[in-house]
Amino acid sequence: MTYKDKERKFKRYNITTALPYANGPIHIGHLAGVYVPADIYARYLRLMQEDVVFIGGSDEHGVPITIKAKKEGVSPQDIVDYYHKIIKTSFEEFGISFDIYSRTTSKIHEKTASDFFKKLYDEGKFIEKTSMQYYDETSKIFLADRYIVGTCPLCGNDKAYGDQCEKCGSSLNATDLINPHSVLSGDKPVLKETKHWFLPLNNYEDFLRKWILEEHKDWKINVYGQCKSWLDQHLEPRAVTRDLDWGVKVPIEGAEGKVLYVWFDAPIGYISNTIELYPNSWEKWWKDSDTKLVHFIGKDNIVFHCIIFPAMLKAYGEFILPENVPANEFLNLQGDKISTSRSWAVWLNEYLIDLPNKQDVLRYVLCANSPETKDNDFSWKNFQMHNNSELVSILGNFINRTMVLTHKYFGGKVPKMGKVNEVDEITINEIEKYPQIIGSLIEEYKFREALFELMNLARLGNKYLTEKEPWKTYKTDIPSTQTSINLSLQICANLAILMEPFLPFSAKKLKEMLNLTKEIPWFEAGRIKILEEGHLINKAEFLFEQIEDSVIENQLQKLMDKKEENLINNFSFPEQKSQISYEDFSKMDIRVGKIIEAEKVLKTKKLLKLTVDVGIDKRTIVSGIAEHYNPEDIIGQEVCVLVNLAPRDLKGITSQGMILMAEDEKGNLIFVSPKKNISSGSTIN
Ligand code: B3M
Ligand code: ZN
Repeated sequence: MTYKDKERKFKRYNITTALPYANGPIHIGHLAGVYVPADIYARYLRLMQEDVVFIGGSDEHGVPITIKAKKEGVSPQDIVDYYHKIIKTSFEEFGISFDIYSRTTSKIHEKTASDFFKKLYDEGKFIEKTSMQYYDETSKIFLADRYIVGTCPLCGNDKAYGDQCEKCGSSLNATDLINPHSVLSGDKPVLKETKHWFLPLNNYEDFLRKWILEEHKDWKINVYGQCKSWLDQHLEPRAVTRDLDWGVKVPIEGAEGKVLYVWFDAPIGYISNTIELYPNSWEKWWKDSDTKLVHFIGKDNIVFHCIIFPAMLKAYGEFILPENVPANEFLNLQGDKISTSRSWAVWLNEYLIDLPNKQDVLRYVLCANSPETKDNDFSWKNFQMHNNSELVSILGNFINRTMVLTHKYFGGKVPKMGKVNEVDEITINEIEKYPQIIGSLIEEYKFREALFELMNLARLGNKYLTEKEPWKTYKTDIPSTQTSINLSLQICANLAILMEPFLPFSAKKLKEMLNLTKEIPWFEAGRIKILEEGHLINKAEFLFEQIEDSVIENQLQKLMDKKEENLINNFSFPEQKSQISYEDFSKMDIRVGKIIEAEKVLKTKKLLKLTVDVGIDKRTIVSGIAEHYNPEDIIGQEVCVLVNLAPRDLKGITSQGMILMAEDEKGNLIFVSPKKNISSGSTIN
């Protein structure tokens, strides 16, 4: 039985990908987490001549988009129109081969989502609940959580949101906030009654528990584990409507001013996109049990795709459920979390400006570092290593050597198979295994391992050429040389087929170089007769090129510059503290001092232990300036010292006072010292 004949449980494959919010460009974290794995899977299945639909689209509702629109003084539609185009173009440029990339502001989606809601409503699947919500009387609008800012009751952060404090990470209810105020008007909001519709997830808990925990033990451990912990905490009814004016209008009486919750409407976007693509035959992709539905997402979307959306589909009836949700973890950048707000990212549209025609290099590196079971990191040094020592030195080098030798010894024509020895036999047997080895790993969503096995085929080619040494045998043993060049060319042809899901641009270029014009299915790889004897190949070119240190240094510098620029742009000096009396101020005893000794505090990054002459005595003061000053550089530095601060124990050192430092918008710490030399102990009033 060939790999093609393997038993297939499903007749078609419906592959969906998380719909990115259309409020910013796509970065490498998106590609690594969702879109490259999904594209590998879709391309592979197409090469296996399976029936595939590959769905993408922009998620264009939700509060972040309205906040961005407000901040930029444009409409939410302007924001999504702008970024939908950029995102769609980026996916096309990186070869993410969607069958459709649509959007949730489309008319088809609006109808599909509101009809979906209406059916559940008419069948009494929702519960109606009124609750007290913050309302901004000036802006005449109910406030979504992100529109309410106040002081976190747990850590005192005065910029906590209604749903979360980003400083201490606590999830909050808006009513927990101290001194809440509206982001829109700045006024204190009032609590006002409002009605919403809830999906009673608790009613689907038993079904979800059985469907996931019993029937899908095959799901990735990170997905299965998150679902289990959600189910073990028991499910609560979840609001599926919001008091917002941006979104899919709630299609019932008494719901004026309300829209569907973005996480209710967005997953329905997968269905509406399929309807848009196949208006007359979409249902087989969503309702036939012989369709395999797979959702590709990041880990922050697991609950929506494994708990909430399946509950919605179950409540509706008729729909199939996902066979798998192979969610990836997160990709970090240079050891730090990728962050749109902090501009700590590598944006796809910018990557191509700096590294034109190197889409496959990025696809390769992101797949090789894919965060399949745990968070992983992208570094530019690692990017350079993968390119130079794998793509160039192993894959590109083997292909180039084979083609050059073919032109040199056989005029660019595939020689007939000559004498076959043991090394040839072993190699032929190895080649035959690769479609199944790589294909099985892809079908198990193990894309990193699949890519590594693809590279093993190129390693096999290099090993074969080195053992056969056609550049030596050519003079003495033509039959052996014919075999080694023929077989090496067959390995190149196999690589052209098997690399296509991972490196589509390079696969296309290699096929052109090999003059391989016909589409060869995956299961016809593994053979050694892909290129017929006498077949004329085209000119040998380099598939990949070295990436120099200067390119990497430029990217690193770019990142640092953006980080600093962002620090400045987003920096706002802290608001003035609450008022104090003169009496309060007069209690502070601030003196001029001089640093006479300085050393790092062991096992800390930030602390220096200083000996400071403050005139009235010499004392030890611990100061958090180690990341800003070297100890040896600040001996003799005049400083201002708060000398009557209560002593504190810091890392086992008693610190008696505080050195006053000025902090600028870049976070630099600058000594505050008198303009002219003045004796230590002088008082500052
Ligand atoms: N818009 C993407 C995110 O959470 C979210 C996915 C929707 S998939 C239906 O970043
Ligand atoms: Zn907090």
